[in-house]
Amino acid sequence: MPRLFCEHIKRSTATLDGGWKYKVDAEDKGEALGWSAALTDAKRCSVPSVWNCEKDLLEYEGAVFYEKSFYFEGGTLRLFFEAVMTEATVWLDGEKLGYHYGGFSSFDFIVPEVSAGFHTLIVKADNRFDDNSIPQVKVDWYHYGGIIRSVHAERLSALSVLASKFDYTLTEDMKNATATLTLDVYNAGDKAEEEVCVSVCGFDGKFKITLAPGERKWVTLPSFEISDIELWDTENPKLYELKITTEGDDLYDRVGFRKVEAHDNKIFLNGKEIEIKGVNRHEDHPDFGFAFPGSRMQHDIDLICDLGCNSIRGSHYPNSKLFLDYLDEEGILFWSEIPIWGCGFSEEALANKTVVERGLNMHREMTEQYFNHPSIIFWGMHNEIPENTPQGEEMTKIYHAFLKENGGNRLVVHASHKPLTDVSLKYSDVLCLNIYYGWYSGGLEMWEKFMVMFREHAEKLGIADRPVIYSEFGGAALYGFHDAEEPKWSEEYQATLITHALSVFDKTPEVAGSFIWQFTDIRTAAEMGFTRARGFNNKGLMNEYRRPKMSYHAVKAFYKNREK
Ligand code: ADA
Repeated sequence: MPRLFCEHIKRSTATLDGGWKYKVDAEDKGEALGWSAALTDAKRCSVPSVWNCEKDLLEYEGAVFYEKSFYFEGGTLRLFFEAVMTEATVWLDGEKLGYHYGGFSSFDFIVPEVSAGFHTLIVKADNRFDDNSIPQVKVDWYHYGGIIRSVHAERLSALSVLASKFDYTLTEDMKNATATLTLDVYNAGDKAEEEVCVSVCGFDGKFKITLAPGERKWVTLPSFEISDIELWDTENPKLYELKITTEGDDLYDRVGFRKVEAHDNKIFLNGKEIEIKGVNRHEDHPDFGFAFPGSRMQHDIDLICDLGCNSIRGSHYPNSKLFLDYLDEEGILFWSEIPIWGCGFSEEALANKTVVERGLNMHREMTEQYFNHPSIIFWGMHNEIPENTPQGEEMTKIYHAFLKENGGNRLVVHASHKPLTDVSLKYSDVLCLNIYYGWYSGGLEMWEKFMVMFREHAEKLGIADRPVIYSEFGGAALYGFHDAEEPKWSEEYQATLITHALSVFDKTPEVAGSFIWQFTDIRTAAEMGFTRARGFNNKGLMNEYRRPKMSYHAVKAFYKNREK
């Protein structure tokens, strides 16, 4: 999806969104039949999209081939895919360019010396699962497939800047910073040395980069000083333009300066205590699946702000960068995580080297692609894995080390569902708990009792001074089902459960906030079985079309009327 600002002025770019063709490869014969060169008898579709929203394909799992014919002016072509669900194999004019694993991150292919004229791009998307999949087959969301975010064709000339990570350390008074810029550069020209100009927040500097023609790598420039900074925060989300130019190329981004810390059972943003008032949100809509339209993003944000919330957990995968642009501008805090989800992960899967390595690569892609968004204050390592086992602890250790080293100033966390035995919690800056008292087990009275037991465990691990966040809590309500007796599944019961839990959190000193499960109902996977009426996870404050349940109004009133 195009960003909220223009990323390139010098670079020639074209969107490949819009009309494509597709053909279902239910028998896995597409490659043998030559579909990688061209499709015959293909159907029309629009990209971005999920095939599950096409007629008769709601439940299809397997491979689908997509074709797009496009004009290129000639030279070095960069094909940039924002996200393909879940495995993507790409061919240009019948030549295989490569493969990418993972449905929620971007990837690209660079092809030098492409002739001027029309070209055929083929993408095979496959959403099947196997033992090495992330997530594993059992997830509490839908198994969508397709080219879910935009595709771009770019022409690179000379030294090109493909991505940037802008890191900084603020001085004690938070008015100045020492900044470091790391760039993903590709040399599409023939000079081995080029100048890169950088402008950000009053700083203008020139740096030399040495790179052989055709070479690509991440390069860290010498650090530089920035002064008179206006900080980014929830009240005043100040953003600065970051402009990086070379003789023949450019990259524009936006950055914000802020400091997040967790200690003394509290979270601090720029030195001020901040309460997390959040919802879990899936980037899903019944008419569009994961190809969530930009036009509905602002609407979701407006609803979340109307609730009185200041934070969103992007459960359970990296969201579209356009959505992050909105959050940066609105001053909403975000938790970004990779799709290592819960009970789908057995101990065996956690010990599987391919899975661990794929997860690490997803963290690498997430930190490289989302680094510059100030709204992201949490990196989520994983959600509800068996975190009380040696395998769970080992995976957590690896991801924690990576995110601490490569994630900038952010809190590294995981969402724990076995908090009283979780040994991995020591790797989380904030103790994030997914608890469903009042729904799966335990009555409402358990909310108060639980914290007494949890404190003991936290003390044993030596982490009792860390803040606690309820990263998930809630219960299901079927939209429109009312009953004065307040049985489970009624809108009344859901509203009571959520506001009761919120009022307990309010009175618990170590609780720094919560993320309600969840913002809206979502379509979910068949593997979730009969606990998911309609084939949906019905724990939304709104239904899937964003129509409010009683809980929406109750939460809004709670945040508005409480004494805090
Ligand atoms: C888990 C999980 C969520 C959702 C929730 C539920 O905590 O992380 O994705 O499945 O339970 O609704 O039960």
